[in-house]
Amino acid sequence: MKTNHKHISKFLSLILRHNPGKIKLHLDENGWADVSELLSKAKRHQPSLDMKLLKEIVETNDKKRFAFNEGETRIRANQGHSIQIDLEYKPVRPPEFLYHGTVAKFMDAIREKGLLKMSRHHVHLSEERETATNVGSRRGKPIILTVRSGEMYTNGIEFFQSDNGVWLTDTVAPEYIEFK
Ligand code: HQG
Repeated sequence: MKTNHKHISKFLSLILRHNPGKIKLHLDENGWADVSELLSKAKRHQPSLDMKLLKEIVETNDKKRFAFNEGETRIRANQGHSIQIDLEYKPVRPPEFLYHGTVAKFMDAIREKGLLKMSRHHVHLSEERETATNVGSRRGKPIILTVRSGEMYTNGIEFFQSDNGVWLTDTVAPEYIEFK
């Protein structure tokens, strides 16, 4: 991602996932913001942000973090919110195994309590080990945990998939994690 894009993408994540109040932006119950309202209210913080640049960021974002509605009049973050909104996910059957990237300092707690959603709405898991490695690397030397998602599903635990392919569930109890 271009540096300016990355900077604005971080700003959009903050506004659309965590703190719309920072620019007095209104999000509806499904997390959607009005595009023209966003552009005018973001102006003071991001003078270069116009519709053309916003479209470029939505299209080229490395993790497809944002999405427009069909008419491109509304925009929302695809996942990662800490504010209470309903993304209307449908439960789906996960693959047999999913991966989670973390770091050593969390391992004692994870062995004891399993994976918790912390400040997000769900625990985030990925289909590819490589993605989990990247996620863990944000915090240091990554440790990749294998989650027996197929077994969880068989036992009645729900999984969801976000528009950008992240697997989501409420909690992963320690008995479903392969600690090697
Ligand atoms: C850890 C980024 C202590 C967990 C990424 C993680 C991802 C525990 C941290 C997305 C724990 C939470 C999500 C427990 C889990 N005790 N620590 N019981 N259970 N943890 O950021 O999965 O750039 O909320 O291992 O690419 O790291 O935002 O979750 O280290 O897709 O789009 O607590 O965020 O995407 O951290 O990352 P996070 P995550 P975006």
